[in-house]
Amino acid sequence: MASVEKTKTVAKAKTSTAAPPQKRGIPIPSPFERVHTGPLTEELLLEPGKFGLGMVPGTKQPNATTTMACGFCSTGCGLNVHLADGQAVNLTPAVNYPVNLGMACPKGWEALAALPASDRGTTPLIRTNGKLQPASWQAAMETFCDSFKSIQQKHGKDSVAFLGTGQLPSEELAFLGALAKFGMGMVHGDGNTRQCMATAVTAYKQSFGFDAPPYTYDDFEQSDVLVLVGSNLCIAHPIMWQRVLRNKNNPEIIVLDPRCTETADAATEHVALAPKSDLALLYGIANLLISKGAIDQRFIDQSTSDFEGYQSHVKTWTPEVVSRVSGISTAQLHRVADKIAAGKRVSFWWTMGINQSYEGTRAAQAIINLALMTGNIGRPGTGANSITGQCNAMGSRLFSNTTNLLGAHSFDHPEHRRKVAAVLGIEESTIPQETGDTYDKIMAGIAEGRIRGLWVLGTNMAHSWIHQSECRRLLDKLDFLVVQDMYHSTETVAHCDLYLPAAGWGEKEGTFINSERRIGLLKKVSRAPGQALADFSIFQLVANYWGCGQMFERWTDPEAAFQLLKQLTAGQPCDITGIESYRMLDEHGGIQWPYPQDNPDTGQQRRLFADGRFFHKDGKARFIYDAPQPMPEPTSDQWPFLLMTGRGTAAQWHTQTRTGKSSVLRKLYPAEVYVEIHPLDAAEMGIAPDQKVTVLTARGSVTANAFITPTVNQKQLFMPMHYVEVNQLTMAHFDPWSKQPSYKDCAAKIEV
Ligand SMILES: Nc1nc2c(c(=O)[nH]1)N[C@H]1C(S)=C(S)[C@@H](COP(=O)(O)OP(=O)(O)OC[C@H]3O[C@@H](n4cnc5c(=O)[nH]c(N)nc54)[C@H](O)[C@@H]3O)O[C@H]1N2
Ligand SMILES: Nc1nc2c(c(=O)[nH]1)N[C@H]1C(S)=C(S)[C@@H](COP(=O)(O)OP(=O)(O)OC[C@H]3O[C@@H](n4cnc5c(=O)[nH]c(N)nc54)[C@H](O)[C@@H]3O)O[C@H]1N2
Ligand code: SF4
Ligand SMILES: [Mo]
Repeated sequence: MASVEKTKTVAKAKTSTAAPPQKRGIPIPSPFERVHTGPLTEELLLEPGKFGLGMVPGTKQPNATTTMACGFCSTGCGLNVHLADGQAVNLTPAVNYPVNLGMACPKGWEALAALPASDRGTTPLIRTNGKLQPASWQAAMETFCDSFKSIQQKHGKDSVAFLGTGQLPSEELAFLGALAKFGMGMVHGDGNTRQCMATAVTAYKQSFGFDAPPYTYDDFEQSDVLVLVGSNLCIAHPIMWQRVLRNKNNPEIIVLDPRCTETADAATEHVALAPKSDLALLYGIANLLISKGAIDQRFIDQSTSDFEGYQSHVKTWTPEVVSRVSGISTAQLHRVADKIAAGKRVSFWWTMGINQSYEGTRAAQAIINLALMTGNIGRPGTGANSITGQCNAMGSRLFSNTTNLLGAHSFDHPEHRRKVAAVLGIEESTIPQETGDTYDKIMAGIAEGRIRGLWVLGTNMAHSWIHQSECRRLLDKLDFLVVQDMYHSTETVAHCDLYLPAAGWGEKEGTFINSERRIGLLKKVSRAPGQALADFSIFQLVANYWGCGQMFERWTDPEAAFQLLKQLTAGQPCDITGIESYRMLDEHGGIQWPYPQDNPDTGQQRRLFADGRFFHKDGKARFIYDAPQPMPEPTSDQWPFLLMTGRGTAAQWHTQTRTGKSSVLRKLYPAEVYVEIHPLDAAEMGIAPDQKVTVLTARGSVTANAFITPTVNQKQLFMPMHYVEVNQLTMAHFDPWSKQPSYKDCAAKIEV
């Protein structure tokens, strides 16, 4: 059957890609040209130039400049990519893009450096006699499908799963989720956004009735008080920080972070609270605001429910109690409350210092509660604002088809299944009725032997998942591991049975959604090396070899997929049915959701909740609260230090597969792993600057260079996550609601 299908598809693909305009022997596609129009075949792949280079949409000029969204962080800056013969040669920050206004951080400037590396995958690799050996796409696809199908036959359809990422465009994420769950019969799939955003998603859903970060970046400039909780904006979102610097109100900037980060240093008030005392401290601030009468009773009455319960819950969190728990003086607690009370436009922002916690969801909701009780939401310069991490974490929240059904729907909702089936033109019965396991449960499933096949894309989990040695043991326990990545050299690829070479940012089309809900466009400005393919094309291949290609006939190319995603959002809070095309996104400098077809607000800046109505049925936001929990692994005589982890510099991106390729960026951070330690602790232990020390936890030990600095408090340590060693030390524990790993608290000791 396979061979008959193949002959057919070659013929179809050949006619549809015939005679593109030629330039120096390389076909140049028309604007937004389809990656290809039929299922890929071996023969098609090997023909040079079928996946030819990008062009400036609308100009038909191969030597010109085109604007696209950056592929690193969720700020979503616009970058002007300069082309020669249709191929990217350089880039500069886009001046007219509403996000970055002509600025970019070092990663953005160096984004093209990640593409031409010598460890780029150029062919599929199949593990044969213990070694990964080059193979054809046909052999790779047959191995993939045969292996997964035979696992499913023996152990049930749900014995294979996938793990995706917040770094693929929405069109690819949706295709992956639809293919895996509807086409291949998987039930379980999740992504690295679990490590990152799950807490904010859960908090918003419970509090607002929908996962809806309400802000627009202009709010950074409009506030008179900004409260940043567990967010190192200067390092992790440098261009958002630049937006703060453009604020003309001489704002109060209050930073809650145990460390004196670059951001805390630049703040007007640094609250160096004890790690994980946020919940108690935020309840204490709420209590103080109530006692000072600094609440917006009208807003509370009209737009929220259960304020009375909250009021009595926080009563016990007196300044004295909070001071004992957090180490913050009662005077500073009063000062912070007074500053919030005095603010006319107070915005609250949070990132991983809150999300990555064993009680992150409740801590995020304690921030939301502050915004609600003071009426600081829905107006310029206000909001309870979660800052996202990866370039398309927000897209994955809506479209990854992991724990939400496509378009922020629910798997267990019959109406929702019917709607999705109709839009995609598939049988409703192919849509699972259960939500599927989260990342942590998928890992537990591997340990239990319940999950035996895994497809990992766009995440380097053997470096980034919590408690690394256990993660790697589980990867090796799998019957079959497929890894799809730009590079064949990652720590995760080293464990796989099959490697699929993927095109990266700049080598394919699609859309990302940034932190302020802005949908930005990606363009193909460079040709992927060798036989590497856009993830979108790989999904088409898998669908065809699996035998479910007919289910995905509507997914001809990224823009066609975008049209499907649009229809899926109809009637949802994230409705984008008014966005006509990629070209419209291009012309508008990205468009924020919602943008419904009927009567959209066409302004370039948009925030939610201006009408004081939330997404729960009664239109009200909820106060949600709980008792703070003890730290699962507190420090002790044997383990006297608390180890925190996070971002190191603006020049390093996660597991460094991309940023590590730039010689410019490599000059901006230490080559070897280091541990931040307080000068008094170092003196007590006789540790000299840069001396090699051993950092130990109950999970492992790591040799690191001592970086003696008062940015950490005594008996606290900090290590940047970019070095592969760091997750050998972290302890697998999770927020009970969001299942997000708590990466920033475990007990450690230092040996010299
Ligand atoms: N340069 C660079 N930028 C990035 C990334 C990158 O890898 N490199 N990654 C992107 C991604 S995916 C993400 S998710 C974001 C993350 O962005 P951030 O969340 O800003 O970065 P982190 O350094 O992980 O954590 C922020 C701060 O939380 C503090 N913290 C630790 N424990 C606590 C606590 O108990 N309470 C409080 N209040 N604070 C605490 C840490 O000291 C740290 O300064 O960055 C994005 N931007
Ligand atoms: N200790 C500790 N650990 C942490 C954190 C922490 O604060 N502390 N933070 C956590 C957070 S918030 C995050 S988001 C994670 C990030 O952890 P990871 O997701 O593992 O980090 P990346 O290095 O971004 O991995 C992305 C992978 O996708 C590949 N890739 C890039 N583009 C493409 C593409 O277009 N297609 C395909 N197929 N592959 C592509 C890259 O080469 C890389 O291997 O780390 C988490 N781990
Ligand atoms: S701030 Fe983020 S989006 Fe902007 S250039 Fe830097 S990495 Fe790219
Ligand atoms: Mo993240």
